[in-house]
Amino acid sequence: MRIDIVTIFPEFFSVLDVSLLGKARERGLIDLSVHDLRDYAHDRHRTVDDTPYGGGAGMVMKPEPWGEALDATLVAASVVVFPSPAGERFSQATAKELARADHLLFGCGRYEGIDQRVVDYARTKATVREISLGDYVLNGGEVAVMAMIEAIGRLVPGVIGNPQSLSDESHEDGLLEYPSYTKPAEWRGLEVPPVLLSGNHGAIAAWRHEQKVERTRRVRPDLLG
Ligand code: 6GU
Repeated sequence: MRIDIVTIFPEFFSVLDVSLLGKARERGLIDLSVHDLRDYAHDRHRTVDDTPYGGGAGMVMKPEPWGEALDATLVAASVVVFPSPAGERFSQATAKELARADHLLFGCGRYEGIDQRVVDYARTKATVREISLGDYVLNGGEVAVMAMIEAIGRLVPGVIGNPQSLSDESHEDGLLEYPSYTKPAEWRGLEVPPVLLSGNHGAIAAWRHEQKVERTRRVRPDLLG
């Protein structure tokens, strides 16, 4: 999978060199490039924003640098993702869909957003998704894109060694994950649930399922519908 990121804060993405995704990049499974939007602004101050038409607080990102950045990175097969608190809600299902794309292009907006014509223009050239992480406001799309890339990247075939660990986790079957324990069997007076030490695989599976349902009911009743 190829991933391009356009941002005015390229340094945010240096953490993608480490951990699982860093390894996936080293192994050639994910080919990731970060582009500085200011490289596509040609005035002395490399201006990327301006005041909003119609008035109002804050600044809006200008279309011209974005147009050049898209021209340099976008192909017809691209899925262009604009992170925005006004977008559709990101979920495990979204991550799965995006993990199937050959090319993802993330356009990180700052300030009060990007001139809407940039999004409309991108739609004439490729598939475009405006995506939000949740119902709260971040200063810009960078941290949101980092979260999306982590969720998507680990679903790219080969990135995670044991694919079984993908099917056992929270949200995979609409339920939250069961609690996990490791040695020692007793720690500071707290015991591991005895069923996990029983060796009875049927009983363990039944207990884990019960825990998932109970936890989901308690913490996220909305998931039970
Ligand atoms: Cl994707 N962007 C911004 N700026 N704020 C957000 C968000 C995205 N998702 C939740 N809040």
